[in-house]
Amino acid sequence: MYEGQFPGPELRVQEGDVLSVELTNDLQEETTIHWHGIPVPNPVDGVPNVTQDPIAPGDTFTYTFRAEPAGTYFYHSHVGLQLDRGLLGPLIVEEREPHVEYDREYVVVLDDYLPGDPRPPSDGGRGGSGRGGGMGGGGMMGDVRPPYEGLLINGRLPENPPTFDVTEGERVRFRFVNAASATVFGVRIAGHEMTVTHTDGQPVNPVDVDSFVFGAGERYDAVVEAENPGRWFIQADALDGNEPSARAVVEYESAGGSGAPQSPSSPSNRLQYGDLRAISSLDGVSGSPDRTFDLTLSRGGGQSYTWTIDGQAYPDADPLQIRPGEHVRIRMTNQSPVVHPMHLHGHFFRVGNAIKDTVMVPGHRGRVTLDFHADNPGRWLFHCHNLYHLDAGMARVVKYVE
Ligand SMILES: [Cu+2]
Repeated sequence: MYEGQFPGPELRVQEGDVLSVELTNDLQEETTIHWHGIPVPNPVDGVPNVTQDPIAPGDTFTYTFRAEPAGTYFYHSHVGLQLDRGLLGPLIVEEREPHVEYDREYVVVLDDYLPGDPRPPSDGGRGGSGRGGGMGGGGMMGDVRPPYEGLLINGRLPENPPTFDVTEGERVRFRFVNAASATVFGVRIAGHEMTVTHTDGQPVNPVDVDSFVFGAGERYDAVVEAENPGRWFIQADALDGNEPSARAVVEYESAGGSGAPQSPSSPSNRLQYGDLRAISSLDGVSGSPDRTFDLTLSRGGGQSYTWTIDGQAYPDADPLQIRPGEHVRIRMTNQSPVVHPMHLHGHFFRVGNAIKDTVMVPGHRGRVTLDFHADNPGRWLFHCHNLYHLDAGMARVVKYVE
């Protein structure tokens, strides 16, 4: 945990502020912090052995960077499986002039809850947590899912949901963060339509939906008109698991805390990536690219548990070399049956008409193409944000060369 809290303390700054965070490592092992989504300077990106030496037990490291652009972000450890031990928290960079007005806001952090120490599937029954049997299941070409005890909203299991108070007539902004280690969530709010206003912190032309699906590392902001008094569940279901839904309660002041909250109905108008149109364009990615990578995402063969990009499992993997100023295109094909939420450090990318930093590549030969401008020199990780896939090799370094 950060500061004894789970999720970690909310960091909230104004766009353009210089944020300085001193991390003291009281763990018995090395750690780092990554500022997910913010294109920080390379030395403070928090990737061990890529952008910095890992921070040893007892040591302190100070991360300093200008918090921009505005948006909904989060921070988390980038060492091993520490994210699944609760080393995560929200980071909000407030815009000076929002493109959609609202009266109040809530941050909604979704997570999958793993008591005890997470272990990679290749550990099988070893390890000290006493669960035995490891994650198991799934078969060679399938996936494994840790034995989650439940799904969380702001650190709370569904039997003890957080409450978000609203007043009739308000416009309420929800900042949804998928901070899970492996869960793709489908999100709905009973009795209310959501107007999606941002993805991965970046403003989009508002889209009205009744649900959206997002993978680990993605964020959506949505504004809800509070015009249906009562008590209503926000519900987030694991698309790839069978744990009970994560829940929070939207409670109108006028409801007086009485009556059972109502559950959402089946989704009929789910957000698609194609609905997302960034309100401004991403510089440097118009026309045809200067460099294109065609990458296959797949499960490694053989006895060991690996996930690969073009047959290589990080860290035994070639860097993707690019030059400053290039328009770079990455075309991904997913040859596995499971979703891979792919995240690029240090840059936003264009996917369709949206500007994002994390994008789900669907299973069963799903294809996604992203374009970015090589405007932030350094060595940057490009990886699956399913923590267990990352840990098993699904990553590459994007390396600037002259
Ligand atoms: Cu993956």
